Amino acid sequence: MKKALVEKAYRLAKEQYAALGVDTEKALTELNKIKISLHCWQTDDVGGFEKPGAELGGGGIQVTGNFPGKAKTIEQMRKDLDVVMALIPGEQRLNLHAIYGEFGGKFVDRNKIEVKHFQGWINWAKKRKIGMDFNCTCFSHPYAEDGFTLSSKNEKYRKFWVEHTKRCRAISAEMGKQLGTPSVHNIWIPDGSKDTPVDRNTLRTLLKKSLDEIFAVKYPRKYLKDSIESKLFGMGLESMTVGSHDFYLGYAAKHGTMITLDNGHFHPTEQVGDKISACLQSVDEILLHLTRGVRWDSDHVVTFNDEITLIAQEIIRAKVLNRVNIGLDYFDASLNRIGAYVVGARAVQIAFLFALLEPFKTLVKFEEEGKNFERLAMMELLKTKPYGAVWDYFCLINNVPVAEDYIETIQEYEGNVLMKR
Ligand code: RNT
Ligand code: ZN
Repeated sequence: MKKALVEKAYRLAKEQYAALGVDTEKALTELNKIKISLHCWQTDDVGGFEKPGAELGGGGIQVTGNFPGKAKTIEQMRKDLDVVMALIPGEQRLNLHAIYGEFGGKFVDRNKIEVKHFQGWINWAKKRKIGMDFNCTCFSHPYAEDGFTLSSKNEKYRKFWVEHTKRCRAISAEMGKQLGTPSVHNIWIPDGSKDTPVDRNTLRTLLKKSLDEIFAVKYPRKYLKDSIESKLFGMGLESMTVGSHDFYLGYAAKHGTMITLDNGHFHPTEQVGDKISACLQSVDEILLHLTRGVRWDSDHVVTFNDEITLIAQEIIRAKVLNRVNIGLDYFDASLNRIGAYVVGARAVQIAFLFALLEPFKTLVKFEEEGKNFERLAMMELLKTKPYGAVWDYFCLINNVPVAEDYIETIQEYEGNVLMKR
């Protein structure tokens, strides 16, 4: 897109927003501070590098589609990530799962992983001056096949997963230490049951016991921030999830961990945007897993929809950006994975920009004066304002392709690299 045109459109947009009392320059400065943690698993459908050709196995999550070009090696994945990061304005973070270590062609079981398997990634992040987040991988493993990990009644398995998660926290803390920015470690487990269980209580008691064992090891918060992720149900675990929202929110509030809100993990009529100010009364920080739920599935590519907009608005309105860690979580193998990655990350940024361009004070004033028509009218009006012109300008000043231009870059990468894999 022509630079002069982008600048001209921005000037007009700036004037229109100024008329509403909104400072677009300030919005752009704020937007630049928002970092998104990029979920590495979008590049290879949650396969990982434990063994060649590894694929996501069970555990209540599924990837569908067979679009060619998925990353099969760490080198390919890093190349893809560089392309993704070059197409997203601003600075981001990298979010790694434990199955993405550099295991040197040997099989290293999950209860044996160490910092050395991730040092290459840490160096990679150091070079790019970005922070890293981490996740234990409590799925796609023979010891998770019966559907239970940290809540397993099989003591051998439960201990195995506790050991794995402890090691993951140690690795995560080392990432935070070396990179000079706290690393968020997130725990999600697939434990649950397809049919109605009769002993929910023992399973939840076991999960609590495992978490207590895991968190008994303390790390400075400047290195590591712990988070726990709930889910309403998963594929094959329709009747009960051990780590439900009630379970984890209670645990987080009592033990001082963060809570992960994945917006694909609730009933479709529940809004994660509404949960932010609710949870932040009792927990210090939140980790978001931004995704797009479609009917019963939770992992479609994020788009700029009402759900994501409300999440961004609630964070900006409540001024809690410093207490919310933003991560993506989706995996779609039915379209160009790099393209999907960029579409989702940009959608999140656009939602934040939209939220930053809101005349909050005016709206609150209407609300406090009981002027509900005026509040509604203004919120509708904002949807017609030229935030797209501000977004294009943001891309321009950040030296990334503006508007539709990034589509072509991805098409070229698809032809030159992805299709040749
Ligand atoms: C699964 C959870 C979890 C995973 C990733 C791969 O439902 O959302 O966060 O998607 O850890
Ligand atoms: Zn998630």
